Amino acid sequence: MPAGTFHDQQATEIVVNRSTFFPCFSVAIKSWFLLLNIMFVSRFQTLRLGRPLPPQGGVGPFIALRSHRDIGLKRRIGLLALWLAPLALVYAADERRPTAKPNVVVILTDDQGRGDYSAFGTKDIRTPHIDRLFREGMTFRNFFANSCVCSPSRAALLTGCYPDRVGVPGVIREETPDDSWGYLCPGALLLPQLLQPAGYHTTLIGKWHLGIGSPNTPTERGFDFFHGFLGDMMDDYWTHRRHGHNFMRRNQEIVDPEGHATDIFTDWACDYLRERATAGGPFLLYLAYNAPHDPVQPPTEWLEKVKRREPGMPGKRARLVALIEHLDAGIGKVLDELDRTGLATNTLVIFTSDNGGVLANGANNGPWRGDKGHMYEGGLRVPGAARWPGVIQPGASTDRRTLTMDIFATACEVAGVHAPPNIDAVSFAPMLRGEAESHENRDCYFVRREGGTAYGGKTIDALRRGDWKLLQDSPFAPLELYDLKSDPGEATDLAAKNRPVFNALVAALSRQIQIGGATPWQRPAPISGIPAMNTAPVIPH
Ligand SMILES: [Ca+2]
Repeated sequence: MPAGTFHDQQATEIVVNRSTFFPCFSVAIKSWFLLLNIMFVSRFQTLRLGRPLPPQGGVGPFIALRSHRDIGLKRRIGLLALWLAPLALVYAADERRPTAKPNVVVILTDDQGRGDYSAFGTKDIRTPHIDRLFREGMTFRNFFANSCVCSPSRAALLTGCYPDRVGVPGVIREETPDDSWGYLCPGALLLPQLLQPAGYHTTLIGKWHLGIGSPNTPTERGFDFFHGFLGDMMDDYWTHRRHGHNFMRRNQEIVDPEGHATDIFTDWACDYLRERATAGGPFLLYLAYNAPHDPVQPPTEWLEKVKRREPGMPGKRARLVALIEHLDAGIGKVLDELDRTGLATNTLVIFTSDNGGVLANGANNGPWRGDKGHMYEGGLRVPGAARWPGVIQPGASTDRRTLTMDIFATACEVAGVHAPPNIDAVSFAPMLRGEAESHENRDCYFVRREGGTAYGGKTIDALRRGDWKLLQDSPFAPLELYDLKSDPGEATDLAAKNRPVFNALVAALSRQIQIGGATPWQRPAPISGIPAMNTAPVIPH
């Protein structure tokens, strides 16, 4: 590894890519046919001019011509058509290749643990549709959420920035302003705002969680269409209420659909795909399920199915597995709709979760320490897959350290849009295309601000540099240092033993905190100098 660069030690995978193979093949075939056509036309003219032929007819389209009397006009035309047909087929095949701007579908799940899908190797869960994305696309073995909780990761995804740089270091709870730890910066450019001018129709189906009032509602921040839930979580998957309020919306309109939230979001996503298949033009679909966030409420039939299959499974785990398997079925319907509408061939699908799973709910975060809300790996590591037929080699995988916010830069690149120059995200589009991975030399920074007695409104943070990780998991606890190469389970704190590394990472972390401090993270005061506490927007319901 070159000095001064920081990236995973594991081997980089170079993927042979069909998108580079096919054009070469196509050009070769075309050139070959062009050459033979020239020869054929030359022969054709020779016949028409009545010039003598060699005894066996010479070169030509695989037939021997003896004299012009053998070739009637119809036969000549027929031969010409036969000769040109393969060339037409090659051009037609070219047309089927994804040449138009690709659609982008981002499927974000909520609190799904790094180990909670069967393609990971977890034996007590069946997620065939999520597995399909891994099998047909690229597996990201080192995909990290930008934060260990919801809002900051979502802000990072939509802005390409570390979340505190756009005012969202913690969870936004505008309906309870005393407990709200972020305010999406009104000046931040969101992904749909950038894709719209490039001709993309932009849609959010599902959970927003970046504000419940103007100006921070989805349709005010670049989404042409919003069909989903504005709030931080649902108290019930069936009533969809939060603190008694209804945050379900169709654009700005309050709606009150019936059914399990997972089924509702699935149906709305499928409706949207059918509509886009008819309308034409590229689109961005950000499909943000609220499952498997608690309350863990799977439909009864899904829970019964899991109980029958896994009779020894603890009830807590069974409920979570059922909720995830039901979510997986919903994702399967969306993938089927992409197939049915023919959209799949030109659609990049990215799948991930906004933070790690909740161990108290029975989540599986793989072998890593900790869970949602914590700066240990179990809170930050999430599943990650990308599928793009004809571009990503099926079954490909990568060890590149990827963050949620990188989806922003990637979507911009594949849409042909210039990302803002001052973002933190790095596109992984070249990797999807099978080009060599660039060596990463960036530090990775994670932040969560929170209230209550455990946090007191302060932040917890982590900074990753190469294999080193500095973290503070409680604002009232000392900083910890781990060498993840030798200690991936974060068991041995080296803060006291390796002061040079500790000091360097503390300086880097402090700098990141300073950068984040340039952006307010509370709703601006209505009058300069007057504090803005308790100014939540009126909640219509
Ligand atoms: Ca979450």
